[in-house]
Amino acid sequence: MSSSTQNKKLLNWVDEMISLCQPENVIWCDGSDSEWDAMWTLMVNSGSAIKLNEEKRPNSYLVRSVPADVARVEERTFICSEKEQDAGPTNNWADPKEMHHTLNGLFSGCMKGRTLYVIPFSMGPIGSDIAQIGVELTDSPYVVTNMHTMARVGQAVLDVLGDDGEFVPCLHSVGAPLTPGQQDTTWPCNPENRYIVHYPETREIWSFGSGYGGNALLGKKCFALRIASSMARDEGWLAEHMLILKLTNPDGDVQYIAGAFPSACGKTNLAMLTPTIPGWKVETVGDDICWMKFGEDGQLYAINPEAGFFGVAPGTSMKSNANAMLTMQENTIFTNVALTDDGDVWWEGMTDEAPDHLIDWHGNDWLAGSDSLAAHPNSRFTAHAAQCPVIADEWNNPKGVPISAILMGGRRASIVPLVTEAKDWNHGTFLGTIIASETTAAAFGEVGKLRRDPMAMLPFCGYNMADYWGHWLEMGEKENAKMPNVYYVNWFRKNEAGKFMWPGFGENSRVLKWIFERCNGTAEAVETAIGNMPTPDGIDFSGLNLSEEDSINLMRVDTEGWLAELDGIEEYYATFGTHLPAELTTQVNELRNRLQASK
Ligand code: SAT
Ligand code: MN
Repeated sequence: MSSSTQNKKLLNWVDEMISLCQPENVIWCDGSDSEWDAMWTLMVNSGSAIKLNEEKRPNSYLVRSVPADVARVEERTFICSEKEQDAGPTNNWADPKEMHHTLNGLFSGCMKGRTLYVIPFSMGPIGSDIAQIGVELTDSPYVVTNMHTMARVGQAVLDVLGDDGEFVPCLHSVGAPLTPGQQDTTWPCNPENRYIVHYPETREIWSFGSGYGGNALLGKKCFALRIASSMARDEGWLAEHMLILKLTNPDGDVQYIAGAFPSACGKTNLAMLTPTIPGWKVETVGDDICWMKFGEDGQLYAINPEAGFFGVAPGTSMKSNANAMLTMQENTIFTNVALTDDGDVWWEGMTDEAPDHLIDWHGNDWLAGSDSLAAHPNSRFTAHAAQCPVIADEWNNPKGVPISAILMGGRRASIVPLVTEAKDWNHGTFLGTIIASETTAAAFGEVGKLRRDPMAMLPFCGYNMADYWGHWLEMGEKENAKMPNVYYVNWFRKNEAGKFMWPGFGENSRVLKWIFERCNGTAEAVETAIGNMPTPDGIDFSGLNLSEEDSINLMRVDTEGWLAELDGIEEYYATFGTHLPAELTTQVNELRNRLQASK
């Protein structure tokens, strides 16, 4: 374990942070297998991790967090821009000076008795023009192992960084210093003092008090979305919360499609989908984040900045997503899932029947039929992208892949049809801004209430959301820009009996096929008030056993419903004040006129 660099900015920053955090040791990480093994030996010996059965799940580990630290904490996530209005109404803002002061206090001596790990990482193929470099300092060996999987880590990154290259400094501490001789806990954290802080102007990330997921793996949402989105605005590219998939038709022609979906809409499943239509193939480029830059031909080229999947375990099964199951067969970190008696993992939805006995995510005995969940609903697997059986060869291509279509998806029981094509880029941007999901469980608040999640970026946009919409519109105005087609999709429309009309999962390939054929100019569309829709035979419903009524209603333009929807959209837009781009008001007015005219 060692890496070397002459980069002054990096060396100075590391020195400064060492004096602030006062760790007992400092280790420069190299991303090697031996480093992975050393971290796990440490965690297994301290009781923080359990090695899974080597025969069933080679080189894989189970880690349990504490109940107070199981997910991202949006209410403790801050965008500290100089001006409050640059964070906008959808972000928590704090004054950068005051926040620096608060954090300097918290970080002072916070790594006493612990090791500080220096993790140089690349988001995206090392050396790609679209990739970016970050360096995370952390006192969590669990974070080190996750970063091994989720990013490219080690000396190769420092080599690209060179003596004067730029990187995003990412400081992380679990916020639990140890006094001499003090026994550590198995999941050190500091839930009372969590701060996930971003300084978009100076491009820095400081995270304190949590060891979990996006709070601690700072390359992911903090860097690749919040900081990168503001870099992208400044530099004329896009950093998006999107999957990227490669779709191949029976003739071997290829289109690349990106897609933004709010949580709980099946993004990972779509990225790894097994098509039900013969001869079509889906391969995965990414399941969560997409960075896009213009190529010389004016097309947007996308990379997946990540190197692994940090996927939700519950609900994942050989039926719902066989490719995800096969991805996590080995070299995988499991967090907050249940442990089986033979040293393997289990979660709700993995099999139809639960094993008779498990150790649940709290570490307690659990018997089949118990009222409590064996795995936490936000329990996760961390696995290498390269292990995915349907990973596209191009996933590692530094040039990226040319994007033909962008999907915008929501979870809507009514009004929004199965698929609508935007008339043009501005209309597509408008569709992105109106993505919303009806809340399905009490977790998000009142059931049936709309949670607006524009471009699925609500918790991830590093600046004013309305300025971000403005940036999208501006991207389309670049000279020679060939913007992707945009599609609003909704797999979740229900009929009057309250049943989902669309089967989803692999059958979504039927919708992808239409989109593919729109992109290569071989499918027709009908213009409607809300956008272009498939002709009656445009999407093949054969063999689905849809009722005549459902197959019509899936695509029905609900004129009254949309008119009512517009009032809610205008209300929402109004919360952005003068930052709202005029074009979006125009889009609302034009849509209203088209709907009125179609009555
Ligand atoms: O915890 S993460 O932010 O990495 C995953 C998620 O919440 O979507
Ligand atoms: Mn995500």
